[in-house]
Amino acid sequence: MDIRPRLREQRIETPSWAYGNSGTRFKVFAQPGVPRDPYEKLADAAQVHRFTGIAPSVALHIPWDKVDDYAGLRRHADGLGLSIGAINANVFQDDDYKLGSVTNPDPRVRRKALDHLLECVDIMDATGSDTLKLWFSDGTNYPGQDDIRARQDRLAEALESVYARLGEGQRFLLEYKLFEPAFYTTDVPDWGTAYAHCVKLGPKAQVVVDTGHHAPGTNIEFIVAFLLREGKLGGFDFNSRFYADDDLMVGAADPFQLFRIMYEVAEEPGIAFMLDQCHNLEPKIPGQIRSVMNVQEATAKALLVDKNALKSAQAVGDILAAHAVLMDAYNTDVRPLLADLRQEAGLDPDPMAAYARSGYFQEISAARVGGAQAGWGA
Ligand code: PSV
Ligand code: MN
Repeated sequence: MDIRPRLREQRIETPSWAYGNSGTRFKVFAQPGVPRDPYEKLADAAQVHRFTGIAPSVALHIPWDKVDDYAGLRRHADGLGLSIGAINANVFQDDDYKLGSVTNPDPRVRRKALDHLLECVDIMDATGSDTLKLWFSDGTNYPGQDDIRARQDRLAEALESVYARLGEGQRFLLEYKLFEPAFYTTDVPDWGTAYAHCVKLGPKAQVVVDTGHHAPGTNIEFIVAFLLREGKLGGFDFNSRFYADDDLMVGAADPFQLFRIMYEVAEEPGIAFMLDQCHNLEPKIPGQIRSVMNVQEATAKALLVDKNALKSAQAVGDILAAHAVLMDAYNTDVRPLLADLRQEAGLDPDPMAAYARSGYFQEISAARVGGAQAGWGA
C-alpha cells in the first residue's frame, strides 16, 4: 500500500502555551525570545509549520490568549498561513474555583464558570474554530467534602448548556484526567465518565484522550479503539509521561505506545491530533518541531502495517505471526520516506537542522526584549 497520500494529508495542531514559559510547581525557567502575547505565539507556531509542513493550526487557551479583537487575531493567523484550532477553556485559575467550577456547590461560581465556557464558544465564532476543549480541574480532596452524585448533576447541567450553545459545525471535546489538582475525587477522572456524559448529549460531544492522563500501565490504545467504535473519539492531546501528567514531548517516553495508538487511528477521519505539551528545559520551537516529527514517524510506521497479513494471521490464531507483522512495521526506519515527502513538498528534508540554520531563534532573542514573557496564567 502507498502510505504517502495519507501522510501528505496529516495535520497536527500545536498549542499556543507550548511557546510560552512553563515549569513545575518548583520553578519556571525563563528562556530568551519567548513570546509576550498571542500574536508572537502564533509567529512561533508558524515556524513549526514552515519546517514541518503539517502543523497549520494552533490551539488557544482562554484567558492565556485573551485579546480585544479575536477577528483580528484570526486575520493575523491567516497572514502567517495558520488557522485557529481548538479553543481551550480555563476554569481552573481563579480563586473562585477553589471548590470547583461547574461542579462548585455555590451556584454563583457555577454561573461564572458556565459564562466563561459560553464566552469560549463566542471566541470560536470569531476565530473560525470548530472545536471547544473542556477540561475541569474539579474534584475534592477529602472524603465527605462534597456530594459526589450532586457534582455529577451539576456537571451534566453545565455541559447541556454549552452543548445547546454550539453552532453548526462546532463540537466540544470533553477531557478526562485521573487526578490533579484534586486528589480524592475528580469529577471527570476517566474515559468512561467523559463517554457517559458525551453519549447523553449527542454527536457534537466527543471525548479527547490526553495521553498523559492515565494511571501507569493503562492500555490507552484499548480506550482509543473502544471510543472509535462508538464514534466518540474526538481527538488527542499528545504528550509523554513517565510518572503523572509530565507533559513531556510526545513519543519521547514511549514511542512504541505512540505507534500502538496510531495504529488504531491512523486511517480514521475527523480525529484532531493536538499536542498539549510544555517545554520546561528544552527550547520550545524545536521541541514542537521534534514532537510533530515524532507523531509523523509513528503514523508512517502505523500505516506500514500489512493489514492483509495481519488479518490472515489473526484469523488462524497465529499469535507470533500477527505480532511479527506489527513489529516489522514498527521497526521500519521511516525517516528516509518522510525526508523524501518533505522534499517533494518543497521543504528541507531535515526540519530540525533547517530551523537551527534559519536564524529565527537569534532574531526573536534579539527582538523580544522588554515586556512580560507569556507563561502560565498569562
Ligand atoms: C490539563 O492537565 C490539561 O491537559 C488540559 O488540556 C489543560 O487545558 C491543559 O492541560 C493546559 O496545559
Ligand atoms: Mn490536555
